[in-house]
Amino acid sequence: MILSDEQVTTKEVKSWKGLHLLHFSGSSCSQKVRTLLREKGIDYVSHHVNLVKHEHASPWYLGINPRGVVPVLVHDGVVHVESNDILAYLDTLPSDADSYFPLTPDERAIVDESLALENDLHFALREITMGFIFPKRLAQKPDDVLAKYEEAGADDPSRDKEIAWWRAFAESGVTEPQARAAVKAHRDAFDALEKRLESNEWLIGDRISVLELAWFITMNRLRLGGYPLEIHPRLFKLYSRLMKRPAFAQETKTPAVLSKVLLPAVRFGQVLRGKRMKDVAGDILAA
Ligand SMILES: N[C@@H](CCC(=O)N[C@@H](CS)C(=O)NCC(=O)O)C(=O)O
Repeated sequence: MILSDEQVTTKEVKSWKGLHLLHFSGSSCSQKVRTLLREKGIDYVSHHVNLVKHEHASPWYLGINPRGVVPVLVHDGVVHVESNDILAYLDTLPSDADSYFPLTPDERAIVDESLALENDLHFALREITMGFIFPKRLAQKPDDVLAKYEEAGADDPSRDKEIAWWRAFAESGVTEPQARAAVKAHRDAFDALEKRLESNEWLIGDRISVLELAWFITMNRLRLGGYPLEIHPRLFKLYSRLMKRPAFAQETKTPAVLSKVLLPAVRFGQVLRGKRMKDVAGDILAA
């Protein structure tokens, strides 16, 4: 999706030349886009937007993306938002690598439907992240940040939805019904992908595509949250194969502070309180 001239109130980006990506290392949507860029060998200027420091809620950033989310691509001054649209756009740029989108209309329809589902699951993915990976006190946004987030930037209903989610999270965290529903939604999506792999090595066609890219990032995040991906043997095999590709491994690398310090501490607390994913949603995972 390309933002209109009126929506871009941070005017300086309109004079940026070349390809610029505004992103955050640990953001799943940013990881998707960076993995494609690396797979295709496309160079870009990187602008790190620190979500932990709430840089995405600054008037400067909201002037580029009123939704206040990453990633954003700026190409020769044109502002693109929505990671799956960005993937489709990047795929049209010159590269020696093959396209990641299928050519036949039937296959393209399947890809579009699957990417729409992946996008629809984004709030559920956030509930996995904030419910099972990060401690609430580190993840929540303070009131003043939410107020700033609410005030700046062009009108955008998606920003209202974002703020409502963060306000509810600040109030009650990820509730158990929310966490269970998020696990169930992903289990259903993975069951459907597993089915696709019954008769095919790849999720669509006879080579890697944007579906591997998008769903790999989701699988990786779910595993960090404690999801036993092995319950989908074909999908797990595909995930392990993809992890051997440098672009996939490098762009989704978990920082040591998370894997060695934060996550073990979070997990320990979850064990004590009986709140690991398998405690909260064991029946869903076993079904
Ligand atoms: N549908 C959007 C979702 C973007 C999104 O929600 N990005 C997350 C990171 S993956 C974000 O910026 N969250 C803001 C936050 O965590 O405060 C897309 O695909 O680009």
